[in-house]
Amino acid sequence: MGEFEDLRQEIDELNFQMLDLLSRRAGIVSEIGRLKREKGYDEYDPARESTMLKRLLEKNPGPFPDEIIIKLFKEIFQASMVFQQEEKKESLKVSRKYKEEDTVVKIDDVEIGKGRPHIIAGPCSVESLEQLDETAAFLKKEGVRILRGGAYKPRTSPYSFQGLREKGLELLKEVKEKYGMLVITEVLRCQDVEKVSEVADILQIGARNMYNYELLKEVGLTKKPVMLKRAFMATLEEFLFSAEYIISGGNHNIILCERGIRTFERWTRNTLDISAIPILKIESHLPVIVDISHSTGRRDLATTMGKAAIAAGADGVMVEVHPNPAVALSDGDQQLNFQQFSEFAEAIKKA
Ligand code: PRE
Ligand code: MN
Repeated sequence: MGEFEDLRQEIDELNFQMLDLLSRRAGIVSEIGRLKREKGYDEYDPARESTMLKRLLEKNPGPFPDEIIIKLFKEIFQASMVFQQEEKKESLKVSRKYKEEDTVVKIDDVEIGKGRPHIIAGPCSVESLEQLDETAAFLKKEGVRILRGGAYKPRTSPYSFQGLREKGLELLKEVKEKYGMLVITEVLRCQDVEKVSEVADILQIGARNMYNYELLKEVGLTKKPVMLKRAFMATLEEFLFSAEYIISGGNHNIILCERGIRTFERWTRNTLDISAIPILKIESHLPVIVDISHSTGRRDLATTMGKAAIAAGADGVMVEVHPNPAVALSDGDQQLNFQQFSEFAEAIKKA
């Protein structure tokens, strides 16, 4: 082999030169990528690619035939585009690459995303003063700091209970003040953000509204903590882009909520995507809460799934609790009664 050692040295030298050129090229590609992001342009530019190929072929001195030159350069363009897309992902404000340390959402003395996992609990819907008061009194005694309760209910059927609406907000306010608890409740429309914010300590954006970009922008303009629920058909990338809508408006107080995705399985209401928890924690700095009730829709699975969520790294769990689930106006099958909640909380505290 000694006889072409010289030629191989020459190849090595050319490799280094090409490597150097490719790296310099990638530096420029990265700069173009940054400008494209600023303008909202797509990374892929087929017209630019064909122009470059045309110019290259005009100058092709051989011996490689045109097809080979096209193939080699297309590979470079492809790699450049993927590189730009990766950098775009990393430049998202919700990304862990953008901000390394965990975001802690702090409301009074409650810190979500730091220390022991939280339990958010309360009825699916606010139904009456008695129902809410009784539940809050019990949960307060159990050490729960954040009370949930829907005043506006986005229901699958327009004929199902739509919530007490303004009356529900009033009841939440009354009970929250009485027990000194924090309240999370859902906001469905842009025009209600202000009104709901007067009562809520955390605004919930429901799964059905994860793609409602105008609503996301609206809550992004406030400083109110927002819990964004993953839509049941959303990829994690889409989920994080929705969170980006909120953070890009200036609101960094975002909590992500995994609440199950729709699969072929019928023995659970949704399938709890446990792997979403560590993935979201790797990809993003935002805290992650798991909605135990809506993910499976089964109270008999609540404790097991709650423990699994904590084991997977969740910053907390949310669960529906009702004094008498059998007569609940919504989600009766999945709400826990007080006894069941006590057992659930006990298991979560030990997890
Ligand atoms: C580049 C990358 C991807 C595009 O599809 C076209 C060209 C390239 O590698 O040359 C650079 C670039 O982003 C651009 O010129 O728009
Ligand atoms: Mn519910």
